[in-house]
Amino acid sequence: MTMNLAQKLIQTHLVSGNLEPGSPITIQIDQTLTQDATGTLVMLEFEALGLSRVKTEISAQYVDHNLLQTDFKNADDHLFLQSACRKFGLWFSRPGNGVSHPVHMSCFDIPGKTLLGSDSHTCAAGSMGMLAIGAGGLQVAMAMAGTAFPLKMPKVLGVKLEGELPSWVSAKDIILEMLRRQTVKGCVNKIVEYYGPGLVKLTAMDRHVIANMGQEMGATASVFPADEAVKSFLKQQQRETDFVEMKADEGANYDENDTIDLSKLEPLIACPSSPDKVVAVRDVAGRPIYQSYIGSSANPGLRDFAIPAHMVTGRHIADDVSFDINPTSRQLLEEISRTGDLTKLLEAGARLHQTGCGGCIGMGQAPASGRISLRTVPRNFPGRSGTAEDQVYLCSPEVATASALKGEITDPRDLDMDYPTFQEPEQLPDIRPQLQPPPEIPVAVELIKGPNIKPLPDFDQLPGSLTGPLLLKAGDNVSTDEILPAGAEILPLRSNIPAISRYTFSRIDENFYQRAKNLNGDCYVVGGENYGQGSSREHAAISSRYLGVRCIIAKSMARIHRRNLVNFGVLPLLFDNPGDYDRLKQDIVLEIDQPIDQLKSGKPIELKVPLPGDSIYLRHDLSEDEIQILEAGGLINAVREQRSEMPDQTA
Ligand code: MIC
Repeated sequence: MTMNLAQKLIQTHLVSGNLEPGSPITIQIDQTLTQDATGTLVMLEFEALGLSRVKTEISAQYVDHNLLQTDFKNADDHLFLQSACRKFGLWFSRPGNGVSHPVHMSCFDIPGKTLLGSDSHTCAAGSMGMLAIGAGGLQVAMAMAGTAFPLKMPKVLGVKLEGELPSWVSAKDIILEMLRRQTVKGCVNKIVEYYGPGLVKLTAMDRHVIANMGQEMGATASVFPADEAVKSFLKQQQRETDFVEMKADEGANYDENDTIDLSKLEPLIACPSSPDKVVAVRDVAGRPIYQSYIGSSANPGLRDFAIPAHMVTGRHIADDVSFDINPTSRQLLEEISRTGDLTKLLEAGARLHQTGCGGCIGMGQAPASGRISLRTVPRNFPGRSGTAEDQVYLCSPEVATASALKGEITDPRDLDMDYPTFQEPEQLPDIRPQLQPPPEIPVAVELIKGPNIKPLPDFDQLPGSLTGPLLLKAGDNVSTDEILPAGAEILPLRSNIPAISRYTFSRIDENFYQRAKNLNGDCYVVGGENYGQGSSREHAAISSRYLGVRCIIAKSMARIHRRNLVNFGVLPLLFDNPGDYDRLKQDIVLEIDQPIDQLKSGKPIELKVPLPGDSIYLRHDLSEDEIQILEAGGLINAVREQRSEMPDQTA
């Protein structure tokens, strides 16, 4: 049987199940990636599960999100993570080394391997012929313990790339074109596999740009072949021996197909406030901008900084613009310093920020009220920049730089300038010595826990009858940034669930926390399509559960958040008839009798509502394992139960 590359990667890691789309499978995970904003909980979970040392080939912990140290909290988290790496056997990447995804790519990506990361943009490693998936922290903790990762066998969407990109059009425009076609929910439970002659001129870093934002379409993973471009990247990183050719079989089929003729693309831009609101730059050209931002995991490559540097050489940015340079990694910062590109950017009036995720997640760099910010980052969900009712547009470094020069949204083709050329250096300094390896043999290490690091809350099982008010009715495409915002004020509370829960749903209803506290009991939340899109932060599920939300009913749900809800004992249910969404009004009391029995029955689930015309019927797409987890009140409880029966299974 001929197989596409996604199927091959799954087949070689399959522990249970078969490749029939939609069927439950489990796969072995070779590597894990955690970052600080999600990693503190992962380590607390690893500890709570009673586990001692990771069993993966490589597990790496990065500090790239919580870099502003306005008090002790983030600094304490960094020390905690460093001690956890020593104790549990992970690599530790200290603050200043850079954004997890490109640093992991430089140090550890190996074609043919699987990677699970507690960051939704883990899918970026698909650029290297890997199967790389973002997941909630608890899922990653389980993978660190050597447990196979459960998912539904995704459909594979094959995207054939043809032709060559014109001048001033780059990888970001390819993924923006994909978003224009697929929207933010078009690829849920799908892997997007890119192939075809158009790949030849796309470097591994160009592919990273495309693979990274697969998450913005809801995809489980993005996959590229490991070919000459991947080999050159590994050579550049002095890791050529890690190269393994990976490609689809000749004549392989895909569940769905699409084609992009690269030569037909033009500079694109995603308008506020969703990554799929994509239009041609020329359609919005002329709007005055306040900020133009280069960097993040969505445009992390050397060329993404070198091209802007060449564009601004001998010129100065407009007076009203803040031109923000966020170097992706220490390696990149060293290289642009060495080549002089950094000087060119600074001479043109750029502002230099520290390496890391920075303003992408609202950790500083918030734009002024009502002003336009152009960013090369992956997402522009409402308020994510830190400014209420922000106006964030997503674009390529070329568009961001042209606009910084002009002071307004500008199609770079309208500049009186030749398209700069860029040649990747043959070799870069090896960054791995900057990371701290795990101790070779286990050593006794005390976890360093500052006062803000609180134990995980214990959650009980679902009650026999789940009765409570509909505390919040939300719309379509609610992102986890709206369920539990990030930003400089809230991110330092990531290891303190009681404290962070105060911000639950605050972007949608600033009184939600108080209303939940007053209720002090079980409640429901209703959402529209694609509920919980975006980030992998399991805090969005935990804080909901902590405030008494026991059931989410939506028209459809995003993959990672849905599973995070299950992991923390919150029922993720779907309207059998999406039209019933309109019948439910906030504050009415809802009831599901014997929820677990109803889940197991295979029949529609009856939701009792105080409305004329009786009950509403719901459905679920839970596997048997997921129902068991819900029955136990969450995954930690379920694992503890299992471990008490089989003490040596996961330690
Ligand atoms: C993001 O881009 O939203 C984040 C911050 O990287 C998140 C992780 C987090 O919330 O910590 C993600 O994408 O998973």
